[in-house]
Amino acid sequence: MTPAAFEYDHPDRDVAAFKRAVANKLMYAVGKDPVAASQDDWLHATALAVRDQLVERWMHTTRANYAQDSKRVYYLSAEFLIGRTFTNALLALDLHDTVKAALADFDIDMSALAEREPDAALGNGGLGRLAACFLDSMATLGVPGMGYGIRYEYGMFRQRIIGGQQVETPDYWLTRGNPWEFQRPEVQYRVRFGGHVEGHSPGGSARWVGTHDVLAMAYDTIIPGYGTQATNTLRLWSARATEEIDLSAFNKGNYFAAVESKNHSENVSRVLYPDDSTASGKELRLHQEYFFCSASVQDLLRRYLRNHKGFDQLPEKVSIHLNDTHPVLAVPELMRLLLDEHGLAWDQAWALTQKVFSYTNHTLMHEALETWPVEMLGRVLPRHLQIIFDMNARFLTEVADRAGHDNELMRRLSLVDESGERRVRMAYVAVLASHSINGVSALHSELMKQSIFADFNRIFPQRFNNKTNGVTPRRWLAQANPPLAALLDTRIGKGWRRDLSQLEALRPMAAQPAFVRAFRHAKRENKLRLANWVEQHMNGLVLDTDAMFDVQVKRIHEYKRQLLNVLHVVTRWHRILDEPNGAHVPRVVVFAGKAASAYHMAKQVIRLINDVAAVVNADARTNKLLKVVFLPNYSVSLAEIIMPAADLSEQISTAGTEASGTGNMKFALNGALTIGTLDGANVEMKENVGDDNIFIFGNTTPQVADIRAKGYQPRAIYEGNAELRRVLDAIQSGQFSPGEPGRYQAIFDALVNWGDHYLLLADYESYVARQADVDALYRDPEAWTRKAILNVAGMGSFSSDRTIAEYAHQIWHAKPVML
Ligand code: B1N
Repeated sequence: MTPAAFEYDHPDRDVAAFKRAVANKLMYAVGKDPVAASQDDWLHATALAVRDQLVERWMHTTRANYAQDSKRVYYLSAEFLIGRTFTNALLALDLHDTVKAALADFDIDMSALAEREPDAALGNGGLGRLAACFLDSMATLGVPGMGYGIRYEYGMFRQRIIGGQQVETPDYWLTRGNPWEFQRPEVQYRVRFGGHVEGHSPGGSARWVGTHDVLAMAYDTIIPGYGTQATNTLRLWSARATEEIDLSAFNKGNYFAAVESKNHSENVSRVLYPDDSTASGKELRLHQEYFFCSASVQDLLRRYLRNHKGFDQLPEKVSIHLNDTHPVLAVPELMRLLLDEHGLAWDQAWALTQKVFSYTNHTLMHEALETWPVEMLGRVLPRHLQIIFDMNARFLTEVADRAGHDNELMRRLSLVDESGERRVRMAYVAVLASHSINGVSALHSELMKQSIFADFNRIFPQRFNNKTNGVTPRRWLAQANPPLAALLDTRIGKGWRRDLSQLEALRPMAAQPAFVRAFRHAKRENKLRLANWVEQHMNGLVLDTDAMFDVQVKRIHEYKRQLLNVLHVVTRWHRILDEPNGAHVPRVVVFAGKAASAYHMAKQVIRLINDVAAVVNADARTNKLLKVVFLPNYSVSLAEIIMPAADLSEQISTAGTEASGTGNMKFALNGALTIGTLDGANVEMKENVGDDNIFIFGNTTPQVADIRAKGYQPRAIYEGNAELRRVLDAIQSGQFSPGEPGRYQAIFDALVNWGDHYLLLADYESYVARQADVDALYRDPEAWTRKAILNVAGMGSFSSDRTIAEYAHQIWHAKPVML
């Protein structure tokens, strides 16, 4: 233990000391007089005072890692979807009550202050949020790790809904400065682009010359562990021009051109590409990927060489993990540095590379698999293209030596797809260069071996493995759900925050009426909190908190089938209209999520949801029993309000398409029941919570394949099911878009006439039937709550701590730092 700056051990003294700390920060760091300070000034000052406490732990951990010469794990990711940091830091430091009391003495409401903090939205969805959960777990387990990524100036766009449609606005999250980051002007690397290569012979070194360069400057954020002194670092790179302004242009009096070229260089880290599960293919994206890979590899090699001679020990001291293919250029970059800058021979460099790298695949969807045109790679990164060609040549020679000259096999295994415009398959580069390749759920890892990597799995079967995703219980239970967290603390103790398997102890309590009542009470508080948010942010819209909150929040994508949910909503509306005196269970159907800005169909789905909501919510015959809401601008901080308030979690992707899902885990952990397909991690959730406590429906992965193979005919289903036909006809005929009756013709066609690629119609009947089972259970609140409790009890193994422990033992071979 290091001594703390203040001795936080006596509540009153703590509060007084913290008040002094905040007052000091306000005056000397923010430069404001308390009487003139705005709420944002107070937030900034408080954040800086809290950060001071983290710095102590940070230096202590850094010193220990250096002294112990720990093996370090470098987690390379184009996205880190952090969300807010303030509450998280208070939790890690156990400072919540102290800071609340200190601020109250200044007449400031801490929770109102906390809500002013902008999200760090440096990611799209599940992949980016997983990286953030992993950082939290690595620090908590004491795994010496570091996240490397890009300090985007503009994060995920803000979504507004205007006239029912998504409108994107830029997310400039740094307007008021970021109190959590440390700028490191002394840590800068030159990242080179373009130019040409001299003196290359296959497998040998070369000189890369004539480049135009950009500087990468480091910004560090402290990642605190929970219940430990251990901390880690998230290091994000920001682009700077190599020369402040281009002097030659300036001297010729062309001031504008000079500034423009500076801007051009700095564009590299300007904005996050808002595509989830699709590859962008834009040249700027390629620049971004190489930019952060090059800076990160240069930085980690410099750290390694500071206390090691030669590269023999590199694999014992360094693990580089590739979060999907976005950082794969780190592979040829490490090879380049070892060959061209450090003079290693190819075989030596390649052996090291394979021992250092590991790779996680996050999707099998064709449109998400990154490939770069050979022409573009050759222009932007000529030396890296050569290295990839050299890797390919050696690999294919080995294959031919082993398996004989099978041209078809070689064509399939090649790092270069020659079928049209020649393109480099980045996933294959990752597989070839890594000693471990994992998927993110049991099902996905199996499918990965059978589909996209089938040939590689036959050659390197021992490389492939599964690491089922998880979520951090600190943010997704302790912070997001104070009522349930408090209840758990009184009944099973506080240990679940560091050992989520302790939730198992709840199992017998599902049979205790007093506990069931308390659990329901906690859920009700969370539903009230969400209802308040809706009332405040959506023009006074009132939600009935006795109604079932039926929730689907995630990126809008055809494979996730928000449309199937809409089909059920309209079906429900019809049934209420047909039987006005029937015993209908009241529901509020909640949607939220962003559509990639160029994804037309996804945007149409958002519009349809809003159009259906407008009609259904205005219908006085039904609106006591059915409401539909689309919450704008879904984000991490909004998810923290939504997840705990859900009764029912919709996880309804076509079987075989959702690699894992992590929202599914957050909902169940917060006591929602799941209606879902046997897809991604839903399969393992079912095994853990029990078949009777989850509503599974729809075709399985093999059944989906079978239906497609036999020639799927959605029109036959449409024609054969009168209830479904009525729903689709209502949408097609403009019942929800009377001002523009043809608005949803394309949606109708996609489902009925153009093949229904994601099999919504094939799963409709089974989905609607399962929804009726959901209603039946909800009519018995005790029985419902018992199952909800058993869900929470069964979620222990979906902590990202479990996931990270598996990565650390089985892939990285990294040991916790001793403090
Ligand atoms: O990664 C998550 C999984 O839980 C989800 O099932 C999966 O869809 C998600 C290109 C992606 N896969 N691929 C992406 C994101 C951004 C991008 O530019 C692809 N995201 C996932 C965590 O494993």
